[in-house]
Amino acid sequence: MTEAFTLIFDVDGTLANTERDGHRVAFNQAFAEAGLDWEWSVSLYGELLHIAGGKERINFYISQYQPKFSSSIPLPELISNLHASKTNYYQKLLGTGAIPLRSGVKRLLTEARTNKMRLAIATTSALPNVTALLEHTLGKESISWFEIIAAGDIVPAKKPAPDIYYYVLEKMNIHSNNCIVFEDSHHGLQAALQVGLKTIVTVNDYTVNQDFTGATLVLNHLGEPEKPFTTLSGDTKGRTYCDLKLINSLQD
Ligand code: XBP
Ligand code: MG
Repeated sequence: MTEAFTLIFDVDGTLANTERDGHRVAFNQAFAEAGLDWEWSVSLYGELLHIAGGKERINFYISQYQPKFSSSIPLPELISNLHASKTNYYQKLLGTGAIPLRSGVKRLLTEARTNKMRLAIATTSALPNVTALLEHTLGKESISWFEIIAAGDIVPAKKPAPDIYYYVLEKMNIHSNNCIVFEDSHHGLQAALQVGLKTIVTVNDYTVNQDFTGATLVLNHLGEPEKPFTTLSGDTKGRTYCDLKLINSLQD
């Protein structure tokens, strides 16, 4: 392993399965609080997830599914208010412990820290969502484990644009061949590949049928010693869970 190797983690769908039972529920709670009869079902949300960013997703939904909608509040302000309310509801949901980390995430982060590896986050989600997830799953001090938490509107264009990954490399002054990315979606993979970043994809119910061409590995999760992953594509060198040995073997 070269010096100061960096692991860069996506958040939603990668660190935790936050979308179906987290963000989606919070959006619906915000709509109800605003007196809107909008209800994003599990399947509709799966469609809307193709739009990265909660504010952008609401805007797309209004334009595509509520074309007759009108409000006395200017649309950008209305969307911003709805998103702020949704973010509050989402953080309350995280506080209930309803959204645990995915298999292998805590184990890998612990091993990486023990081996003095550098850690970063690159997510489309708003920053308060990220810090709340870390706090409620790993404790408040875990926020400091990540040198950079690049989130949401910090960059002009969200995934699949590469902006968030260029931002992390620049802020950490690292080269793409000294990193590996963990993602869950086609959009996230596209963003990482445009920057030349090796990517391990852990799929979930919303992304399992997406195109992961170009991923170094596609797994059902990162696995645990007693809970082996399933390899959907790539060479996992006979290993049954994602640890530094496997990551090291992926280097050229
Ligand atoms: C996933 C997203 C985010 C979340 C909602 O981000 O696209 O928009 O769905 O969070 P990633 P916000 O997979 O890159 O972590 O409402 O804060 O956008
Ligand atoms: Mg994701």
